[in-house]
Amino acid sequence: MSILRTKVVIVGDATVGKTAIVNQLVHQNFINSYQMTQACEYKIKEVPIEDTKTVVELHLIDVAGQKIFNSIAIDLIKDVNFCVLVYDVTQPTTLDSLQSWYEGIRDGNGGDVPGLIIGNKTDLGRSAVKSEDAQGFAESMGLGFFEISANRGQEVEDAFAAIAKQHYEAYEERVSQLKQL
Ligand SMILES: Nc1nc2c(ncn2[C@@H]2O[C@H](COP(=O)(O)OP(=O)(O)OP(=O)(O)O)[C@@H](O)[C@H]2O)c(=O)[nH]1
Ligand SMILES: [Mg+2]
Repeated sequence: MSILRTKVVIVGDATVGKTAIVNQLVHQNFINSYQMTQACEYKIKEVPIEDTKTVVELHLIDVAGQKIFNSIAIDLIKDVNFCVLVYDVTQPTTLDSLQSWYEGIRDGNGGDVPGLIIGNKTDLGRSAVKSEDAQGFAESMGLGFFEISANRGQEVEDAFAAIAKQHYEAYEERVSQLKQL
């Protein structure tokens, strides 16, 4: 079995549900009360790639969204392989903020970084953001798009499996290019 490791940063405004998403992904649980993240939290999720003997280890950096931690966030988003930009489907301003979060990621990594835009809290049933708008925004930045509920656990695994698969495919592609040299 081979293990591929990759670094994934999770950003977005405070209370959009970044920590809830990571907890659902890694521990399959959900906590209703809000505990703001201070600076960041670090977790690992192993994702087996179907029909292969490969496991992708996602090294997840859940960055604090509260503005007081902004200067720390600048350092945390450097040298990453993937980004997950999270907004709250009931709060349109949190989608608008993703533009500047992504600018920060581009600045910290010398250009585009692959990844996803995730609209969270679909279980609340009162989305104030049109899916097409968020999807168009994601496409304009070359990112994938998912709508999920950390509360119900819907689509959470699928979103991160997409990142693992993208990492695996990019690795395979590099290996086959090297073999041709
Ligand atoms: N209904 C619902 N509530 C959610 C969902 N995800 C998170 N929440 C709630 O939203 C609040 C904020 O969630 P967090 O995960 O702490 O938010 P965060 O983005 O990590 O916030 P910071 O750490 O401050 O950046 C908590 O009360 C969560 O229980 C969801 O999918 N549905
Ligand atoms: Mg948090």
